Amino acid sequence: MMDVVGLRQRLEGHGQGHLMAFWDTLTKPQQKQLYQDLNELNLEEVCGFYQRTVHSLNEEHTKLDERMQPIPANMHGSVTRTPLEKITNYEEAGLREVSEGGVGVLLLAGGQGTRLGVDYPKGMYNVKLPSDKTLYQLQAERLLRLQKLAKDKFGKCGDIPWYIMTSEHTKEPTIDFFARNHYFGLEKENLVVFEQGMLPCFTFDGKIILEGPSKIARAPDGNGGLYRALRVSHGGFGVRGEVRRRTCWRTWSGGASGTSMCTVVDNILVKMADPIFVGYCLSKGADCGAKVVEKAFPTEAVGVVCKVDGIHQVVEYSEITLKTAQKRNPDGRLTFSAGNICNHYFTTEFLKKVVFDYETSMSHHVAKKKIPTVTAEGKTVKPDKPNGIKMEKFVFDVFQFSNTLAVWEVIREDEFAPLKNGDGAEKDTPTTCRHALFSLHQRYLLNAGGTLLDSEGEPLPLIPSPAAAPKCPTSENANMEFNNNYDRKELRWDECPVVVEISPLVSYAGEGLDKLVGNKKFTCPLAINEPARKIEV
Ligand code: UD2
Repeated sequence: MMDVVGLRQRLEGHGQGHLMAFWDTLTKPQQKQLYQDLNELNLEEVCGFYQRTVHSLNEEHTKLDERMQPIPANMHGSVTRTPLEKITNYEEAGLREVSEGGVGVLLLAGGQGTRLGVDYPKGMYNVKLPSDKTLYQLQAERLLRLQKLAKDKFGKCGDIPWYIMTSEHTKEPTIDFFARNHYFGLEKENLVVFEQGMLPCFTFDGKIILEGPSKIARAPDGNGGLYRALRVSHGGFGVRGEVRRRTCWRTWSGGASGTSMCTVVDNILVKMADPIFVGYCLSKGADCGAKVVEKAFPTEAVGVVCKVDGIHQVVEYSEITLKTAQKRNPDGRLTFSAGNICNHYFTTEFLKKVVFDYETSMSHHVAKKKIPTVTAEGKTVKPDKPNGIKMEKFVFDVFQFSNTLAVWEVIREDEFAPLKNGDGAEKDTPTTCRHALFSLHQRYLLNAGGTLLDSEGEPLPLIPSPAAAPKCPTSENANMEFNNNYDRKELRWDECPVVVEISPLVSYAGEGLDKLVGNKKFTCPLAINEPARKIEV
């Protein structure tokens, strides 16, 4: 039985009576759907979120310059400034942790992929590598290879549980995709797909937006929705009951150590559960870690990991003045150089505290958006300028709760090539991702003693990766030399004749290739691959 009068009263009590404006014109099934949606809405909570966040919309944002400090040098390691021997030690420690079943992966895959323009989960995207592997397949195979490396080294097989956070629209297609592809060789029980929350979108004056006569406009609650979803998904039980036999999740209900690696779905070069990063964070006794790349130039639009009033935080370029963005250390490097790539490390203990104690105190960020809205005539229209807000939590906002945050700086062209836009855009496209991967794999091949030849039988030069050369505004004098050098290279990545793809099942990060390619000559396209499997999208 629908208590329409009661519902109307509750809505009016929160200033949301307009949500029933079309009630009398709706069909019975539409009324039922709307009633259910509105009834499930925790009005107290969502209107509270709006109140808490909206004042920041109109606030005059003061710059953070005076309050910022860089991460102390002893907690800011870098792959380029660390002796190889130490890196090997970190890697061993990370592999040991994997072999003991102490590492899990949390994948943030609840984004809407609007910029890329696909209506299926981004992880199912195929950037057209010779193998036709999707992002999910590359990630799954990297996990498989890592498990094997850990087992070969320590004789124990510690599987890596993989927790994929989706949105309500992408959960079923994701589960279906993995099932159809036999989990790409992973154990089925090691994969847990869960759903993040959605929040209603609001107008600037606090009204929940109706997208259609019987539908409220809703959007995912941001990648920081991870922590709440870990607690409340799976019918309110969270994911802790899943994958019970794994160490890192045993600790969820009390126990020994364990770590979670959290990363984005859309970085084609992502080193899943990177053992070097795990080992580095373990060596620092960190409760939380951030993998970063060095900012390419002062005004590059990436957030930097730093401290504000002594508390760890990611600060956006827009929150500081140019002077601070350009500030340099005596060695010439940017003072605030730790560019966030959304790849994090948490001890299970820390994650548990966030999920059960701190999550509710994290604020939402407000994004002004063009949100489809219903007209008085009941038609849905897409506005041409922002008409409302989406509220999102950010995954890195938990840095504020960390006592010991470690930053690990990696080489951008080795580890970071995001897929954000469709082809034709300036950056972060399927083409730039493809070439970033070819470039990395060319380097793996050269390092292992192989040679690539062109059609004339001449050795091919190393092709710069698009990931190595983010575009810099021409007014940015400090970086002119960098760009000029890039242009002077014999070949540009977008005219790249290099096509080299090495299956993650063969090598995780270049290891083990010398036996296969050492002192050998190859021509492109080159695929060092296991036999192809049928992929279904
Ligand atoms: C993210 C980082 C940014 C930088 C950049 C690197 C945040 C808030 N920003 O910005 O600092 O590191 O990545 O690429 O982390 N997602 C969800 N649920 C959501 C929204 C997003 O799971 O509600 C996922 C999304 O599927 C993707 C990741 O979070 O895997 C990053 O999302 P984005 O594309 O919205 O963030 P971006 O690239 O602007």
